[in-house]
Amino acid sequence: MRNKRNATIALVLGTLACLVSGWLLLRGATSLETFPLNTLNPQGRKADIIYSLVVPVFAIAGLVFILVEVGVLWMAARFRRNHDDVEGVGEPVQVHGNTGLEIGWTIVPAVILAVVAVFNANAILQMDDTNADAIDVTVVGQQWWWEYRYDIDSDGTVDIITATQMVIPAGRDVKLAIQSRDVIHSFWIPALNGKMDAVPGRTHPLVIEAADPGIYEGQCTEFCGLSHGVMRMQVKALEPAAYDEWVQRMTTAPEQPTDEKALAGQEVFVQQCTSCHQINGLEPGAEAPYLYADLPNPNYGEDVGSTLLSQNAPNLTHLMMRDTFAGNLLDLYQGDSAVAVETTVGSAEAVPSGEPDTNNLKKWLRNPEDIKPMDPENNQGMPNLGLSEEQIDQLVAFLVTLK
Ligand code: HEC
Ligand SMILES: [Cu+2]
Repeated sequence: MRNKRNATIALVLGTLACLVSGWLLLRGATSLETFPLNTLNPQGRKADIIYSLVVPVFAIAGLVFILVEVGVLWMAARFRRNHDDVEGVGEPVQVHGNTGLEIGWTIVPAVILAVVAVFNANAILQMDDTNADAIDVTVVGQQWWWEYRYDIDSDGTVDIITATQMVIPAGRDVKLAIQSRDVIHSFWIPALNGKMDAVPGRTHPLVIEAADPGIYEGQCTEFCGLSHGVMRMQVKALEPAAYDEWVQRMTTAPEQPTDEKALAGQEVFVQQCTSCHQINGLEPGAEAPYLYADLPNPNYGEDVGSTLLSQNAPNLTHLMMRDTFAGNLLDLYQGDSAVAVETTVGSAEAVPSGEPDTNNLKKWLRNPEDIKPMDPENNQGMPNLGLSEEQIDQLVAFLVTLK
């Protein structure tokens, strides 16, 4: 009696758990704000292909699941051992070795899998094709942030280099070439496509497209050490005209600051920061702005013939053109939220507006390891540089001009 009651309770609770999680999943599918990493909420061409594969396969698998479960329950009830049964007496007819059944349950699953394979192959073929106006972006994973390189004029050299937030034109395919500078990472913007590993020494292709302007969140999904859990990224999709404006800004050097504090900050920057970070147009110790050329960098292969490369750290030339920093952990602008997802048409801007969040920048400069676990002794992440409050003030005054 007791066992029976426990079994009933377990069954009811189990069913409830399934229903509640199913309901949460469906609810989640309708809101990117509450579930920004939901794969069941496709926002672009490629994610749609995956979604339209998931739905029929899930339906078929669900049907099989129900049939099998009902069969199991029916058999358990129907052929239950009776208390009065004596060994061997009243046993049901044994069907072991029934040829019809054996052939049947070999053929039926084979047919089901063959049908699913048609959907599968069709989806895989569709995942690779791109439209003629696709743009190219090289994605480089690094402990613990993402770098993006654009070759805007397709001449084989990098024209734009940025970090954390990838800006793309809405409605156009983006061909990603995914690489890693250290260990294996995995690039994943669930609303736009599936995951793709970033493996040192290899280049993996992935195509993404966002149907509408908006900000789409992502997360590194291959364990990559200390700060793996906060190695996040964003894709910001812009209207075509806004994207052109962004490209224009990103390929123009920010104006040299005139403010005294910012100039002092620039000087501190040249002394303290340029061993790792690059700002295009700055030469350590030089009077006039100058483009870093031929900066020796063991981390890049010969093939990257570019003057824009930094040393193992985000290029800061246009820092304030991103909305967030430090791997999407902190906001660069007040009132922004690193996890706020805007998917309404037209909400994403080419040039972030609003007041810079200088407190966040100061917090970062006081001690980056307070914000994000890193291991600078082993060349992973940014060290505490022991800056004075005055230096920090000056540095921030300079950094906010980088737009
Ligand atoms: C030893 C190398 C090193 C030095 C020196 C260094 N940084 Fe960094 N910095 C890094 C690395 C690596 C990151 C990326 C950390 C992450 O997000 O995981 C970073 C991140 C940053 C970021 C956030 C950039 C972004 O887009 O996410 C800012 C701002 C920054 N550093 C400013 C400075 C300033 C200002 C100085 C000089 C006072 C400085 N850094 C010195 C290595 C360095
Ligand atoms: Cu990672």
